[in-house]
Amino acid sequence: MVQWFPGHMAKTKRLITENIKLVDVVLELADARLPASSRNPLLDDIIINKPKVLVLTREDLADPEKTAEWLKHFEGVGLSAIPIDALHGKGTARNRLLQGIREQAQGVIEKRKKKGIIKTVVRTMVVGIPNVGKSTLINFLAGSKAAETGNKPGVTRGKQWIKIGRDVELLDMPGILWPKIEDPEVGYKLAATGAVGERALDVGDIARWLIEWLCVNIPGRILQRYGVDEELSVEEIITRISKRRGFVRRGGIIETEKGALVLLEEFRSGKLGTVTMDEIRRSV
Ligand SMILES: Nc1nc2c(ncn2[C@@H]2O[C@H](COP(=O)(O)OP(=O)(O)O)[C@@H](O)[C@H]2O)c(=O)[nH]1
Ligand SMILES: [Mg+2]
Repeated sequence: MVQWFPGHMAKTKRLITENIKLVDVVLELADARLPASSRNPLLDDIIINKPKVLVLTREDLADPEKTAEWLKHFEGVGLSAIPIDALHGKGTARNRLLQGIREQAQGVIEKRKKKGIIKTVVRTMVVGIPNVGKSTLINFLAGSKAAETGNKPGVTRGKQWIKIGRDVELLDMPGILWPKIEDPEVGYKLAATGAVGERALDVGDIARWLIEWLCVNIPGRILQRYGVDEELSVEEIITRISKRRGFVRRGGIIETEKGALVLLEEFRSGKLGTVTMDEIRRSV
């Protein structure tokens, strides 16, 4: 098995374990396009007996019908899940999430009130795999550039609490969790959506896998976007996409690597339409 995040695991696990003690509610982030594959079940070993809200990021890029199905599923297993588009979301989305946090914190608040503690601030932290949208969500909730966003996984320096409502505070440092990739299919899904970097898998391989996946699971998308017959072989499809985009060198050599990159970029930014790649399985 490929080691995707060597060296990170022990350190991040320790960081999360330490920080978790300081909070009342954990915000576990998962990509709405991958409500199963972008979660690491090990998190439940780290956050025992801690209320949790599962935040499904990139709601804007996921299939709305499938998101509704997933929400129903999570509700059925007693998990509070809230989809969010932290990039374009407005105050209503923010309030919805704040409300979800308050609901999860109710038990803790009651206990504190019984102990005579009147000032009851709910403390929370964001946890999730690299690139899932942790920094973006923190910024969205904080209403300012509180955390650095970007594609590089990393930890914001210094420990600070950001006030995100009259009664809710958020740790400015997200917990970075590694994805669980035992099944190669999960690896490809994470790579296709951009969750794992191009270092782990070859761009051409990811693009070819994605073409196959799209043709099987959502027929018509490739045809619609690129005008290429989906009955053709994957190799022929990627060649034609590259040709149509003008990636032809002198001598007629077709640069399929460039076509692959364009396909991936367009898929990730939603130009091929909304997509949810995970199906609900009872075991999830
Ligand atoms: N379309 C869309 N993009 C998002 C959303 N949340 C985050 N992103 C993008 O995803 C990328 C990674 O986000 P970031 O917050 O840096 O992820 P982090 O590594 O978990 O902190 C950035 O380019 C964000 O703009 C969302 O809700 N919708
Ligand atoms: Mg970040």
